[in-house]
Amino acid sequence: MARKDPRPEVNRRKFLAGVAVAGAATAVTPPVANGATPATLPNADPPRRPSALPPNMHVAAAETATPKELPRIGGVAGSDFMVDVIKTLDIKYCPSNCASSFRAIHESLINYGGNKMPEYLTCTHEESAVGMAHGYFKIAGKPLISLCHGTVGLQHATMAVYNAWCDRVPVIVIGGNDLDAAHRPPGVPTFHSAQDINAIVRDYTKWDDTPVGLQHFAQSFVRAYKISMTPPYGPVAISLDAGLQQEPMKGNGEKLYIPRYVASSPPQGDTGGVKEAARLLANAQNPVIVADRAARTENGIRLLVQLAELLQAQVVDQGGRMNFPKTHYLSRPPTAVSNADVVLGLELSDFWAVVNAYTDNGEHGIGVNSSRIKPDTKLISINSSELLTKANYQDFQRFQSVDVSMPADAEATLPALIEAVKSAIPNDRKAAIEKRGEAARKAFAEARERTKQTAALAWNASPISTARLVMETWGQIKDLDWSLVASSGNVSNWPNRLWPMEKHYHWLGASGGYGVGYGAPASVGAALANRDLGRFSVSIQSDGDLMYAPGVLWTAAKHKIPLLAVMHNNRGYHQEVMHVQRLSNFRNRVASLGGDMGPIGTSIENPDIEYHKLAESMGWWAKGPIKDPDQLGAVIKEAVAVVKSGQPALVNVWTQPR
Ligand SMILES: Cc1ncc(C[n+]2csc(CCOP(=O)(O)OP(=O)(O)O)c2C)c(N)n1
Ligand SMILES: [Mg+2]
Repeated sequence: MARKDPRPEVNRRKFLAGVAVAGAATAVTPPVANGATPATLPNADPPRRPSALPPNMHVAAAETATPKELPRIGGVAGSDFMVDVIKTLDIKYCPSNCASSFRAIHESLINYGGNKMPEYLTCTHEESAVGMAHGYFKIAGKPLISLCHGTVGLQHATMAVYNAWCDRVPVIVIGGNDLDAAHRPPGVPTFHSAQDINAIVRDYTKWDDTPVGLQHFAQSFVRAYKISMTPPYGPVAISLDAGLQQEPMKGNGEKLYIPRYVASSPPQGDTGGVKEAARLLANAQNPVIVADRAARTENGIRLLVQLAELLQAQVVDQGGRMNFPKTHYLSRPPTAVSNADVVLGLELSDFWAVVNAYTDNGEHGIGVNSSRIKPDTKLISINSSELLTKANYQDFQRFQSVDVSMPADAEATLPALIEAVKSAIPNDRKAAIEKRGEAARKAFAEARERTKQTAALAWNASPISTARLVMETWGQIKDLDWSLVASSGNVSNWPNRLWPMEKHYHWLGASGGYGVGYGAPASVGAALANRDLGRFSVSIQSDGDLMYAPGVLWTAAKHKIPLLAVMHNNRGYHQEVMHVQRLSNFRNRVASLGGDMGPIGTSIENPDIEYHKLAESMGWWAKGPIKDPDQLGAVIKEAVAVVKSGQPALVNVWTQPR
């Protein structure tokens, strides 16, 4: 389209001339009396000026001179040794946002270390970098390092570190810091330094350290790795002094060495606790197993199936991890606890909420508690997180008394528990246990049918129903070796209710701390790990989640990470739509919508964000907005082909709120 008012072309000569003229004009134009025509207005003839002022010597030298030779630093760089240490630990990537406080180790990683093991991944935000490491671990089972810039970079990273903490995921966060107040550069680097940068994340990391020498670094790094990788896993932080990185290694007679890493065994439940748990389970009329982050590996799923089948016990998988096959007839919804006489909780983040219900709009606005279980139900807990509590952040939830409590890793304890249950089942209970299984098969089949009926509601609605979104996606990926890397926002849990999830990478759980903005970076990180394993990654990507730090889309394209992101774009922070609406109802007021769909402050529309264009601008294949459900399958099919060719692809779909 032709512009009405074409922009004048401004080349460098004209630009400099303009600056010179404007500068000269301001200096010489006399004040103008009201109504008079100043000589510099259009149509008046301006006085002639020189076309450009000659550059001063400083400007000329900056543009033309060869930079001064910098003195070379002799010896071996301290940060080269740090890279040697890092390389002993099988760390594949280093997603980071660059900064001067770690420029020395950055330089060593890419030049001395050859940018391999770890490979530096360019991130546009520290939260995205740590979020990527979080998602990566849940597929690869190996931690990544992320370099953060002193105070400000670590401040950006914090929410992602907190999510990793709550989700029991190891990430090694390295903060660059310039400790030496007398020698560090004044100005910006000093603003970015602190006595103790680790204090920013200390409340939600397992361990941190500030090495003051290279040998100290070697010990700290191996220790940090070991601590983070001992269940319960968790993030760790190392503050890395800029001077220590930058200075050459000092030959003070000490020969540096790198400690050998030997993995620690996970903590296992003690024999007495295991025996008592087995006795209760074996003699129960209706035992129910509830699992949250129980299966750390594929083997965890196998063990849980073995225990459940041995007891013909129903299993409620809360979904912190993929714990139990969704296709198994013993798989049950959370309501199954109501008839239990024994509940076995495995790595529960909130045992209280398993056995209690809470309604937030009781009388006078005070929450109301009620029990979900029978009064004499026995509770058994195996939970390694009891070994990881800190006082400040409240991720330990409400206190729940239990009858048998084992602060131990569930997956590591299951083999002993299975053996103990085998010996504890009395012969005369075997027939009753078999009968329980038959009833469970029937209940499972009926529940499945009901779920399908519910999913079919509003099948042809536009915007598209969340069940249709999820099943149109499924239709295009079902024959691939797929991995659902994240489902942000809330699509009524349809993937977990409808997709035949069986393997540990079919579902990775959520963020842990419910810090929104996890979905996009964790998907990219998990997709990176899946890429290396030749697996297909798909995410359900909500709109609110993507807008916290969308720059991670660029990182995915830059590093050729194939990921299919199907958007659940409900044009709002729907969770908060409901919260504000609920409060308005409770106070008997009409919620002020301000022309949008949800209460003011909760919608993301007017203007509507064109996520497909956003993604396209950062190197993704993208299409949308798709509002007609009948078009959706074909578009996702195209996107799948793109992802299979090695690129990320996003489909922007307008959806119903839930
Ligand atoms: C960092 C952070 N900020 C705010 C919130 C509060 N919050 C919880 S859910 C939610 C809405 C997220 O929107 P979206 O990802 O689009 O999901 P939807 O509820 O619309 O399905 C918000 C803002 C939060 N949990 N974390
Ligand atoms: Mg939303």
